[in-house]
Amino acid sequence: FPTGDAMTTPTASSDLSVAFQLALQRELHVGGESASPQALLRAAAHACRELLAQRWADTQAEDARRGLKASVRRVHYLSMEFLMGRALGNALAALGLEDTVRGAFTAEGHTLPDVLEREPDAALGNGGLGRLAACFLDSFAELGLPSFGYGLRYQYGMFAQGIQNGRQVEAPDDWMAQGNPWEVMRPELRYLVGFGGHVEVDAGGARRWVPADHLVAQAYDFIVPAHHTQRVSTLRQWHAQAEAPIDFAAFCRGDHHAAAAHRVAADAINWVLYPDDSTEAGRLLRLKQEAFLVSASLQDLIARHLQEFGTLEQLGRANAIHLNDTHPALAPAELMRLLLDEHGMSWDQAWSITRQAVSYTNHTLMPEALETWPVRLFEALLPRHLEIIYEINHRFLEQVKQQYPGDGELVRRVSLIDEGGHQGNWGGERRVRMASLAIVASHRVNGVAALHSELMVQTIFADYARLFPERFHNVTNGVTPRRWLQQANPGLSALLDRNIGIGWRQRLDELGRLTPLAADPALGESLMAVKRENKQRLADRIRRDLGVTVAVDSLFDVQIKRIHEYKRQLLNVLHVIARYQAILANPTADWVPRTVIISGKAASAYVMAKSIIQLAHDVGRVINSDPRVGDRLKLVFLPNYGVSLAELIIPAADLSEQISTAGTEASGTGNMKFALNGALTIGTWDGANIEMAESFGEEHMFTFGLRTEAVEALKQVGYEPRHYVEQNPQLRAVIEAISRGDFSQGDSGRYRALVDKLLNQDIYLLMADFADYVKAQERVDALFRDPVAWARCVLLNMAGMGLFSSDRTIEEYVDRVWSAKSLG
Ligand code: DL6
Repeated sequence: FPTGDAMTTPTASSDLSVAFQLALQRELHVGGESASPQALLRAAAHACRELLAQRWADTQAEDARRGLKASVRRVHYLSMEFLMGRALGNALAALGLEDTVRGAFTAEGHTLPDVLEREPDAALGNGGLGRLAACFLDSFAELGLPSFGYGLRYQYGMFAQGIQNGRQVEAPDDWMAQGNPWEVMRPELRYLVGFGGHVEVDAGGARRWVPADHLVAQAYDFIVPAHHTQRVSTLRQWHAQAEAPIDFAAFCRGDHHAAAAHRVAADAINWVLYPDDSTEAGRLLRLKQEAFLVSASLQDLIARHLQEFGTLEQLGRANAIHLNDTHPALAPAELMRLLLDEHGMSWDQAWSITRQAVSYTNHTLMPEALETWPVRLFEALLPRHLEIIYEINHRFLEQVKQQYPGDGELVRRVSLIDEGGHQGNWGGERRVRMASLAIVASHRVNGVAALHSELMVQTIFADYARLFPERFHNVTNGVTPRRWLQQANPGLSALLDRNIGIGWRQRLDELGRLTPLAADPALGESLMAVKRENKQRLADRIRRDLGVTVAVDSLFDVQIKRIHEYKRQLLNVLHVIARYQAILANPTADWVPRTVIISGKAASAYVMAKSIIQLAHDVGRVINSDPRVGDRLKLVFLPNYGVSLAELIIPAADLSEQISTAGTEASGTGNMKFALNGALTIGTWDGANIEMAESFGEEHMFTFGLRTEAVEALKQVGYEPRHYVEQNPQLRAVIEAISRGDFSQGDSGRYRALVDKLLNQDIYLLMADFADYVKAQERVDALFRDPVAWARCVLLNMAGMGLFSSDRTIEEYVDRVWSAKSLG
C-alpha cells in the first residue's frame, strides 16, 4: 500500500498551537463570549480540520500517481450507515496533539474530557453494520489503502431515545443543530441523480432514460486520520438538493408553500436514516435514498477514473465497489446503466467491468431482513434500472437452465425477481430480490464470521453457492484498537504499554505477549485497579443520570446492543428475576453482588422489543428499591445507547453478555470490544463468539446453550417451550411473577403478549436455554469470588484477541477481494 512516508506535511504540535490559537480567537470573536467548552470544541475541530485537509490533499495526490500497476485497487465502500461517534478525541490522538490541546483548554479554565463530552455523536447508523463501517474507515487510513467510504449526509442520526415511565420514546437526533465543524463541503463535486420518467429508444435502437425529475447530489467530506502515518481516509457523504431554486412564479403568486415544495421533497432524502418503511411513502423514500447514494457515488468514481486514466476500459481493474449489505445493491444496475447509456459500452464489456468491480458482504441470516422491492416501485422510480435488472436476470437464468436443464424450481428460486403469489410475499406482488442481484453481479460474496459464512451457503444462499462455489468466502469482523482500546480505555492502554510495549495499536496480535504474564498476580492486581477506576466512572454516571447508587465492587454484568428478540435481552432479565427471587428466599447466602446494566434502542415500530425495554425498567424499579436486596443486585437501563456511551460502559464491564440464539447473530463486534477491555464473556456458540473462544480457549469463556445443530434438531422434532417451564420450578416462578404483575404494580395484562409468545412460540428458544444460562451464571459467580483467578482469565482473554483487529479484517478483504490479484 502507499505508506504516506513520502508526504512532507509537518505535524509539529507548534503547527496546531498556532492554528488552534487562531481558530480559537476567531470563535471567541464571533461569539463575543468567554471560552465556553463549545467554543473550545469548535476551535479545536477547526484547527484539526485544517491539518487534516492538507493530509487529505497529499493522500489523494499520492493515490492518483499509482496508475494501473498498483496491486491494490481503490476501494469504494458503499454503506447506508456509518456510526462514527465523536471525532475530536480521535483526531487529537491521531495527530499527536492531545497534550497541546489539553494545555490550551486548561489555560481557558476547562478540562479536555469536559470539552470532549460536548461533542454530539455522529450516529449515522443503526448498529453493528454501521459501526463496522466506521472501524473500517479507521483501518483504511491506518493501512494506507486508497479508498472512499460513501454514505448519506443525514441531518438527523438514529433517533434519540428517551424513557418515560419506563417506555421508550423517540425524538429526532438533531446532531448538527450547532453545525458540523468536521465536514468539508466540496462545491465542485455535484452530480445529477434522476428519478421517474420513461425510457426512450432512438433510431439506432439505443435505449435512454428520460427521468421526470432530478436531484443534485452535493459532496461533503469527513476526513479520517491514520494514527501512525500521514495518510487519511475519506467518508464522502451526499446531500440532496433541489435542481432549481424556489418556484418563483408560485412565490410571486403568494403561494410560498408551493414555491418551496420541491425543496422540501429533496430535503426529505437527507432527514433521517431508514425512514420507517411501514408506509408506502416511507418505502418510496427509502428506495430513493438508496438510489441516490449509489448513483452519486458511482458518478463520482467514474469522473475520478476518467480524470486519472482517460478511458473506462480498466475501471474494474483499478476500482473495487463494495456493497455493505444489500442497501447499496442497486450499484451494479446503475453502473451498467452509466456504462451502457452514458458511455456507449457494449453489454458484455460493461458486464465484465461490473463483475470485476463489485463485491458484497452479507450481515444477516434473518430471512425477513433480506431486502426486496416491489417491481411497481422500480417502474415508477427507476424504469431503466428495472430493464437492466431484467436483462441481467434473463442472461443469468439462461445459464442456470443450461447448467441444470429441467430444474424449473431452481430457476424460480434463484431468479432476481420473486414472482409473488406465495406465502410470505407481501400482498403477493412481484419483487426485486436485492441480495440476489448483489450475488449475481459480484465476483466475491462474504459473511462476517466463520459460522455465519458457513450457514449462509447452507441456508439463505445455498442455491447460489451451488452455482458459484468459488464466489463465497468468509472474512471475520474486527474492531479498531485505536478507538476501542487506546481512546476508550487510557488506563488499560498505559498498563499494556508498560508490560508489552506500545506496538499493539498497530499489530494487535502483540497482545499475545500477555500469555506468559497472565499468572503474575501483581499484573492481575494492576489490571483490576484499572477496571475499578473505570467502574467508578460508570457508577458516577449511573448515579448522575438515573439516581441509582451501584456498588463499585459488585460484578458489572453488561448487555449493550440493539434490542431484538434474537439477541435475547429478555433471557438476561429472566435471569435477573430468578436471582432476585433466590436472594429473597435465601438472603444470608454468600451472594456475589451484581450490577446488571442494559442499554440499547428498539426500532420504533418493534412492539416486542419496546415491551422488553419496559420490562427491564419495571424489574429494575422493583429490585433497586427493595431494601431486602441492597447491593446484592441492581438492574439499570442506560438510555440513548450510542458509540460514546459504549466507550464509557465497555471499559467498566466485568461480564459481557453475548447470548443470542445459536445461528442468529452474524458476528457481533461488541463481543470483541468487551474482551479487549478485560471483560469475560458469557455467550452462546454463535457468531464470532466461537472464534474468540477458539482463540483463547473455550475454558476461558462461559459458554452455554444449544448449538446450531441442536437448535435445528429441536425445531424439527417440535419445540414445546411450555414443557421447559413446567419442568423447571425456578423458571416457572419467574414467568408467574411477570404474569401476576409483580413488576407492573399488579397489572397482569401488561406483559401478557410477551409471556404468551414465550410459552407458545419462543422462536428464539429462551425457555430451552434458560437452565443452562443460569448454570453458566453460577460459574461466573464462582470465578469472580477468586480475584486472582478472574484476573488471570481476563489476561488470557486479552492475549487471544489479536486476531480481532479491523486491520486484519481489511488485510483479508484486500488479499481476497480488493487486490488486482484477486481478479486473477
Ligand atoms: O457485521 C457487522 C454486524 C454483525 O456483527 C452483527 O452480528 C449483525 O447483526 C449486523 N447486521 C446488521 C444487519 N442489518 N441488516 N440488514 O446490522 O452486522
